[in-house]
Amino acid sequence: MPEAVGFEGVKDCSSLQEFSVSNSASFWAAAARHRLSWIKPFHTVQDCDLSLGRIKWFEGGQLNVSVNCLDRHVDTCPERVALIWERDEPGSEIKVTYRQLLEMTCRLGNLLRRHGVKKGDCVTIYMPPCPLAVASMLACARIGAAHNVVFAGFSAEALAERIRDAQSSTVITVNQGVRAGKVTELKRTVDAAVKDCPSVQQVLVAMRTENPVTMTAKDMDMEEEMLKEDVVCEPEAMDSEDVLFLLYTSGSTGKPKGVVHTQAGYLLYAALTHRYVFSYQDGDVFGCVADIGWITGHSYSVYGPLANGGTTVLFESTPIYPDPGRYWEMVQRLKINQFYGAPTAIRLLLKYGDQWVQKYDRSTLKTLGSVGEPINTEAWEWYHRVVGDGRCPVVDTWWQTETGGICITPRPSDPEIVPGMAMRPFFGIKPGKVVTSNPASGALCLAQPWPGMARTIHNNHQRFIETYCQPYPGYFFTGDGAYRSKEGYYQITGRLDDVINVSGHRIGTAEIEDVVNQCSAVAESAVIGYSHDIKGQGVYTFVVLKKDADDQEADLSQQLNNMVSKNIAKYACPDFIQFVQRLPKTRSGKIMRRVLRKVVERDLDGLGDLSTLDDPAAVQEIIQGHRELCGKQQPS
Ligand code: 6R9
Repeated sequence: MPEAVGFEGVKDCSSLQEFSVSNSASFWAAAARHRLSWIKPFHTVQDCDLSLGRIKWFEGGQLNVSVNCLDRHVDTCPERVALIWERDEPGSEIKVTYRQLLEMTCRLGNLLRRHGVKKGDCVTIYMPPCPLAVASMLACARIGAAHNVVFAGFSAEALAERIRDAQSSTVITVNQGVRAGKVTELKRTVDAAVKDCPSVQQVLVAMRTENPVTMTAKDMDMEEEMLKEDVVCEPEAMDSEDVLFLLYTSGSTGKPKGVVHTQAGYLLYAALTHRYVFSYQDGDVFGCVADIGWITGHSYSVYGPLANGGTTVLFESTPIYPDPGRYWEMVQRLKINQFYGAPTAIRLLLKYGDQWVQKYDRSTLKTLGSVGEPINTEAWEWYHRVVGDGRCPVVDTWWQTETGGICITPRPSDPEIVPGMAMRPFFGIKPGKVVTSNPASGALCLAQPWPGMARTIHNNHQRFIETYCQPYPGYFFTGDGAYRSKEGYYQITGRLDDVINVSGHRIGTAEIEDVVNQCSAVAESAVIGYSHDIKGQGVYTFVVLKKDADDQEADLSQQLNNMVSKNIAKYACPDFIQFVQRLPKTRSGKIMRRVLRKVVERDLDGLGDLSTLDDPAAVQEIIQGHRELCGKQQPS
């Protein structure tokens, strides 16, 4: 890190880590001055009080995120490729240079401005990964509007809820999506959502396919309108702490939370982690295969790589389309240097065998990354040995929507990597001191603020404080559990709250229960996550029917699946639905999820003390029903 030259006593990576934590303000001030282009310099590096939920970085400073991601690279290397759009159809990639991306962004910025979008507004983007989606995000940043990208796999209801909560008056979408050779009617989903969103005044529609869609009075053809706009768009001067984006994520209640990230701190953190965790060098091709609808897509397909003037891949397809060699054929064709993906995909590909990997030349690969859920040793070893031919470091990266960027990961520090461990805190990150001895297990807390962290929950600062700041005063509570080895390395063990992780996608069990409970035949329900060999976790639902319910259980299962898919998304659908007479409850009426979890994990010895249960016989009945439903095999 060139700016570390001025840091006293810093001679290697580990002393730099120590410096960054004990001299946090000097560290971040130097990085912010060195790595961001400011319109006006900041006067205060940080003003934070974790116990009060007050987090402010680089106050007094003004900048524009799109200028940092585009203009400054256009000044030095306009013809460098910024985006490689790896479309669903293999071999049909489209490259977009920094000059072209700036032009696209400016036209779109002008278009949004002409249609009344102002600084402080929030635009909802419902698009698959594509250059126009990135240009939409950057156009918002250019004119000072916040964006709210909603994963294009979410249903109309889920989209509507997020549009309403964000109070968006503008939505940007595409006519249709294309994934694994199948067309999805994204515009139709937007139409259905917008019906329930009185705030929406206009919908911009880009054409991903040539098939026309019905346009309503609110819709406009985005690409046609963009052609009428100027290619120069004056960037808005934004304060460091103005909102850059909202991104909805699941928590332990039924209502998703709009996590808020701001301008300078987020961008700096995304850029620095991208550069050092993956040891990204100028000219490298960075391949993050996450969807832009998740935080990984925001930080490592868009903001981190573009802030660093990098070349980044936007992946529209799936790991097994048209066959299980897709990722590695793409690595060969695009000459990818860093590949960043999810354990669930690695586990899936491992089952198809090594030949799908070995067919392709992967000699360009330098670093392999993993994100989204714990990576089991078998998957880690296979990723390292087969995909990376044993020569590329595998970095397991732990972080969350709330942390903005990677917080715990083996690199940039140079020594050994233990398979399946996130290991070491990144610069400026100090995991909690609640438990000081090693080895230790406990709640993963971060003891000091960092620039990339979330600032609040949109319209609900109280929930932010209660969720993250109050459980361990003075610390940021992540919701995850961690183990720290005797060497002081961290391993993330999973969520401590009622959030589950299905194929790397976060979902609150309460969100699914809320939908299931809307079914007129259902009296109550409890959703539990269970270990699943490929998805990481699967969804197991216990349902108690109303006394007078007369539908067949099979029909009801189908109906409940449809409801979850319609109200949330397909990935949240139950793998198992078990109908029971009653749920195990404490005498005060709380459902004992711990007991249900033990039943689905087949750990009957671990059921523990059942004496506080209102009706212990309920458990026997549930064990019996689970056996009948899942047979002797592990549920899959
Ligand atoms: C980036 C992202 C966050 C939750 C997080 C944790 C789990 C993410 C992990 C991991 C173990 C890793 N998680 N990375 N668990 N090892 N390397 O995934 O954000 O969608 O908000 O999910 O995912 O449980 O709390 P998000």
